[in-house]
Amino acid sequence: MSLSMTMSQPKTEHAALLKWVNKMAEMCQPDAIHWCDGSQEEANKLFDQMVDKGMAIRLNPEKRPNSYLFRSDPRDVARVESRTFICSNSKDDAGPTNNWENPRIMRRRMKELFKGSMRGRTMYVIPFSMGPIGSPISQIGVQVTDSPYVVVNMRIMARMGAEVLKVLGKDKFFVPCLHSVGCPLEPGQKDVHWPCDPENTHIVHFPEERTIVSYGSGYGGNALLGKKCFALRIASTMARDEGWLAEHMLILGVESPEGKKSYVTAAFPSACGKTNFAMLIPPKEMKGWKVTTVGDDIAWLKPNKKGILHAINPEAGFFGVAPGTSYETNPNAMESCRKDSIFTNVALTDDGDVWWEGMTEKPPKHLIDWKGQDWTPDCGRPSSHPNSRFTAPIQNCPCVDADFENPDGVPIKAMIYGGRRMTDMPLVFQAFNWTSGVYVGATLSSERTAAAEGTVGELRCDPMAMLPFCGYNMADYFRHYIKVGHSLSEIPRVFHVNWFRKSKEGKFLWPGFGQNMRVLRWIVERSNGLGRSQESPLGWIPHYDDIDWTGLKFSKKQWEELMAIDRERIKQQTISHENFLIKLYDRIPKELIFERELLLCRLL
Ligand code: TSX
Ligand code: MN
Repeated sequence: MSLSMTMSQPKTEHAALLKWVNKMAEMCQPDAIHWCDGSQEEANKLFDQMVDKGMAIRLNPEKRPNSYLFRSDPRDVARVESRTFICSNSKDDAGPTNNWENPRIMRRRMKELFKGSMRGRTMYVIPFSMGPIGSPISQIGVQVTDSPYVVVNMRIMARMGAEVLKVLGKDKFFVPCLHSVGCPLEPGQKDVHWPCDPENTHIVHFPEERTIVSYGSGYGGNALLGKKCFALRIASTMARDEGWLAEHMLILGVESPEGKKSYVTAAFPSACGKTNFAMLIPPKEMKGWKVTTVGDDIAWLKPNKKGILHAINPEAGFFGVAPGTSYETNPNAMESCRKDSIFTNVALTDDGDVWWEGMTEKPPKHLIDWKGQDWTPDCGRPSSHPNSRFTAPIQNCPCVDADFENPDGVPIKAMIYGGRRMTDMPLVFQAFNWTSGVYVGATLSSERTAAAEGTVGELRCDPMAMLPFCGYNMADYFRHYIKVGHSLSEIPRVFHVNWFRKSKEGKFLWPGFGQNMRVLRWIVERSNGLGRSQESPLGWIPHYDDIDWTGLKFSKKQWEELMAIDRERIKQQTISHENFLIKLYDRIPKELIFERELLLCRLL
């Protein structure tokens, strides 16, 4: 440590934490260490500094109070799965769906990259809690980073600062999370507006050690280590060892007109409108039905003492995709980011507000685009990056659930899996039982959209929407999933939904959005032992008359087309699942092999 280094007083006597922070500082050689207290004053100071340095733009406080715009390096705009590693001791424990590297080799490689990586910068120490502070389901992490952008984002996405250090005490467990953008500054060297090192980016997990090391990227899931790295990859491994589940799921509450509240979780691959579903506004004709939001991305599910599965949202904010979000598609998301928010890679309007594709029907006549260039509607380029984001506190959400902060979590009645499927998959079905539900989740697939690489329309398997986020062998994950269900006294009902089926003419058969409340009503009624259904090869399905149609013109004929099951086509798909499952064949639980056989028999 250099003598000139300035250091804010750490407000902790946690010996292991102090030792680790010192060790990281010795390796990274920052000019200063700052222990974050999580206060608004601290955030204001950081924002002021970043505005002064040209890294951030303060938005017009009349239009967007307490909010800022950032533009990333165009090479650092998304998670990089090809550079995401699970470094378990045995390669088989990472499994064929993860990148694996020997932990000793990887640690050596990371040490080289981190040596002096924070020179000329401040190292921020961020104590954070994933989940309500002090909840028995919550977990604590400490991220050190040289990115002030990460600090202000983490402050929204997680509970951060002094309160967390209190809970951590002198010796409680925490997950160490090391992060650097990998751009040391030589004395006098001018900084860039978004430092990063794309050539050497690594996002590395040591699941047995419960540590995370991320180098070279300042964006999203690569850098906000509490989110995908901790709350999914590391937490899924902890969950395997401890008998719970860390899932890529939204959590929502459904309140009936009689005031009965039911909570459900839902897993969707990307580009299915997960955040929109988490904040659904029921059609006004469905009087008295209400939806509240507990979370839009991650759920930690634990059996309580009575064997009932309870969920918390480990996060405290939304890190949502901006394009496509509007007062038409999701007013609650728009309200959430109306103030106290951070925007990344969206466009700047002439009056100091933000705009993105799909926010309004008519684009503004002039904008500064996400690369800082002049933009007009006819220029032929999008104004915002397709993966541009808003970071917004969940407490700004008009429909945030009253039990969002409940340390015991909320009891889960149903789990929903959904994909984007233009053909074949009906609007909704209910799995016959827990194990067949795990099979439904394990074979979850979605069609590629233009946003992702590869052929548009191609079916991609994304089991439980966890393919990029499972911290261990996917086959072991399926086995664990089955086991958790059987440890419960009340097992959640499992459903599959598809909002995206199209007619032969290419028109969406289902209006979607708020109208999904009609499906949700059937789901919670089924889960509460009410609601009728009939058997189909895929599972239990509602009859036309089992759905609440008040206020929507939707004919029985439309319904039949939406719900049709083409046995021959489903059979072909079931057989094609083999291609995916075969990769995991040596460890896959027998139950899933049998579920597949049973499904094929029902399709005969
Ligand atoms: O988010 C969506 N949901 C879930 C909402 C609670 N989207 C947007 C997905 C993009 C990420 C949807 N798009 C949904 C949906 O249920 N359904 C569709 C398809 C669709 C699009 C437009 C229309 C209808 C269906 N428009 C009209 O019918 C006029
Ligand atoms: Mn996600």
